[in-house]
Amino acid sequence: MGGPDKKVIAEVERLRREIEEHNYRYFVLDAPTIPDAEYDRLMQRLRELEAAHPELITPDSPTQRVGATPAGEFRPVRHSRPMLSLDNAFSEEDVTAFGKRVADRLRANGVNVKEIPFVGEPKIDGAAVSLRYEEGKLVLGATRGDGTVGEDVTHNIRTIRGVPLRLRTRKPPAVLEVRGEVFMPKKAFEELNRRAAERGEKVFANPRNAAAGSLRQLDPSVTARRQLDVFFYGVGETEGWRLPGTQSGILEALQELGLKTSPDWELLDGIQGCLTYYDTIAKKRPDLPYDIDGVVYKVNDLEWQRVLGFVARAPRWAIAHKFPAQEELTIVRRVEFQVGRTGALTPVARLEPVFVGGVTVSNATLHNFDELRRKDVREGDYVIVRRAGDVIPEIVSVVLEKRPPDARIVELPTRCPVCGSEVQRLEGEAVARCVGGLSCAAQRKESLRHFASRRAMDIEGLGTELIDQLVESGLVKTPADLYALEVEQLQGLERMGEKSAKKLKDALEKSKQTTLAKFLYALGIREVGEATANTLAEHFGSLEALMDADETQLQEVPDVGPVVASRVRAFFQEPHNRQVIADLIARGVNWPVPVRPKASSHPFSGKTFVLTGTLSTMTRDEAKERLMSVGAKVTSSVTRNTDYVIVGENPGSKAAKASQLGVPCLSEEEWLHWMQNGR
Ligand code: 5U1
Repeated sequence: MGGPDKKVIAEVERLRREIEEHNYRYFVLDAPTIPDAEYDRLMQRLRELEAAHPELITPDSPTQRVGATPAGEFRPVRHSRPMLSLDNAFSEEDVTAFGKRVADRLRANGVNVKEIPFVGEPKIDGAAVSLRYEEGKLVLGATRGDGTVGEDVTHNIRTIRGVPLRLRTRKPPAVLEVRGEVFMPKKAFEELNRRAAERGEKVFANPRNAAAGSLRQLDPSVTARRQLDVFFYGVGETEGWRLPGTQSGILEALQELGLKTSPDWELLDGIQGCLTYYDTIAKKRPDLPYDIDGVVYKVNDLEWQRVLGFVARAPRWAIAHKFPAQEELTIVRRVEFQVGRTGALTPVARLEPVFVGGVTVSNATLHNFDELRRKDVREGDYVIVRRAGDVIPEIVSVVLEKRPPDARIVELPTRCPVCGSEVQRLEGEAVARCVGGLSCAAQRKESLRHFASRRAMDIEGLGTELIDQLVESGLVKTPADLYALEVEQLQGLERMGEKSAKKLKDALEKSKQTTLAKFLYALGIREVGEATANTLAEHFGSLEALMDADETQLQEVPDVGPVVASRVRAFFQEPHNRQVIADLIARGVNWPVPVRPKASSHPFSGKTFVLTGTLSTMTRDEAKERLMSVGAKVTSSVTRNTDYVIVGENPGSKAAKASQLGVPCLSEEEWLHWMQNGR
């Protein structure tokens, strides 16, 4: 038996280099040169070749980012060179004093210059890491720990797409250790917390904690979903690498090797240059997609750095110039409960107004009742509030030493603060809800807001204040009432002239033409987000079929488990909901009937499939159900009778068998594309 021929080996290597180069352009330079689809094709070809020749798979292949879960705890790692910390400067005076110390010490050592060149870098608010490359391959990723001993988080570091698994050079150094900061972009952080709060899970206090927590996940597939990113700013141990003579040279060399550096570093002229840089970055800060808590100045010349040396664990040649705190101390006046669309009660702290992160904050969210209890926030407490970027202000912690004796414990209300209905908290659920449903004005308002939102019915101009007025005046009780509004009625509302009333009426008219998926999403059925609304629409094709489906039929839909199925069924069984839907349709809401191939005419109908490897968008059972829904058969082993093998991540021997027998392999993406659009 011969192994793969030279041509295959060469193609695999060529694909890997090509993919790595595109990764570099995309993640490091932020300047991709090929469309995503082309990149996906390269990855797919590599996956196919590796599936057919598993002996060619190496840990540094771009297909091998998410590996197995390591056994047990994180292994301690002693850093070969300590990971230093930085002294802080909080004012111009502190920075000037730093500049003077540096100049005096250099002068005492015979270095006489007028303006010392510094490098300025944004100080990323993330988790410090050290990565070790041996012969160009990533062999270790460790957290900072106490600076001497950290934890081995290699399996998680590998999942960060901006981290190269191989250095971008044909002559790699024997050893190169690089230091940097792993961070979670603001958007990813907000999304992660939004989902955690929805499930009643613990939320992260800030992106820094989220990044650190994500690095300490045992399961690397969890970390892979967290969208972490990284900037490198220094080196530790090196062997066989020509160390540049300056910090700016190091940053350039790292970037050239594929190790992403901040795009905002600058070479600065003396302390005045540093202070100007601080102002520039402070202005940029709100628009940066990640959190920074200051800037770092470093003497550029490495020989001068050596001369300056260290005090304890901090270098004398660098300092962090911190931005004013985004955390401040204030007092909780009271805690109120807001009622959301599904009746969920969210505790909101009303605060003694405090200036933090550039704005005055007087409210902070506590996410859910468990979070309030966990943090033990009481009315009258001194608390630390944090505001970062556009993130909703929140209470980080209570300052217990300052708790007044009359601080009041907050109880979950037994009655809805808006409509007076009972508040229920089901066994095992973190979220307490008002059971008033649409008889509760708060739920009605929130449901209408959701109904009108851009990704639902997209009713332009129907904003929060207008909805409040429409509900409070009794003009609108259900979404269907919106479509019965007359221009004259609208004109009677505050801040509504004839022109804006007509405009709103036009927007309502326009929104009537929608899609089934958007309509389903707009109904606000619990547990039915956009993705589920899409699959339900795709699976059933018509509203009638969906409304008639029982729980068993609903569970035949990919991604629909027992909870979603029971919510959907309950929603459509409720007479009030059926009436609202009928009214909406009677008032002209409509959508095109999808032209869908019948199961028997689908190109996969009657074909035999085998699944191998892990799919990224669904479980194997779900994939099986989807195939069966178009009339395909799914078997467990590859034979000459198999028509297609669907290959996920880390495929088993079935992919190799398919290649041996000449059975075509499909990537998950290709398969899904063909499912929807046909071949
Ligand atoms: N950008 C940047 N962050 N940061 C953190 N540079 C930088 N340098 C550091 C640290 C702790 O330490 C070196 C000066 C040793």
